[in-house]
Amino acid sequence: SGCNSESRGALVVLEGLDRSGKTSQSSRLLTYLEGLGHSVELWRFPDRSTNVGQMISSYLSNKSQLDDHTIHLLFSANRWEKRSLMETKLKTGTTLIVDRYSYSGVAFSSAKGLGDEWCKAPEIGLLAPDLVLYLDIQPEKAAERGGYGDEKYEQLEFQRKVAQCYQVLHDASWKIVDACQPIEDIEKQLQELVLECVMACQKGKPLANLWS
Ligand code: NYM
Repeated sequence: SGCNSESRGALVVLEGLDRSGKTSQSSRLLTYLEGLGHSVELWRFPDRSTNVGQMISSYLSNKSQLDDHTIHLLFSANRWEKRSLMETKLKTGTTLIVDRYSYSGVAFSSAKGLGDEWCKAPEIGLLAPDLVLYLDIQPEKAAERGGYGDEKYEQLEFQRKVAQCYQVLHDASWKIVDACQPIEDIEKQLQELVLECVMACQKGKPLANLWS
């Protein structure tokens, strides 16, 4: 059986445009896996609780200005400062549901015009997700959902560019889920995909690094 002390947790990432439903689906997944008796935590990036995270938060709320390259590297540093804890959690059997990760980093910065390869470089060596759930929604549809907030990037025109940038990023670890279905249908699909992934990790699927 896979349920021995050496089985590791899964690194599951949710990605998508602003207002695609990542945050509510992440917490539903948490409840689901907890209900099945799994050890699981919900993480999110940016993690605004750290010093770096506070700089990011201040930038996003327009309280400070930063050069595009600088903020990109801060988002990346924010993931690096959590890398070793992330690895420990996974290796000791805790599954992590992560609301945004490196793909947000690359998609949002390349949407501003920074080169893809430049954007990816600081992400090399971070842990590679076992599964990326992309909540697919048209930017226009997302914009209709209760409107955007006041943070940077929350504008239709920019979200259109982000959507295009996400499109060139996906690889074999991605599952694209239609985010315009009823919430419970999306939830069911995500549950199946995540459970399958958790099982594969328990059975010894090796941890890898980005980008591979
Ligand atoms: N964002 C998020 C980036 O630009 N780069 C990153 O690396 C990450 C993780 O921050 N509009 C952007 C996407 C969002 C914003 O995220 C804040 P959230 O999920 O709204 O807290």
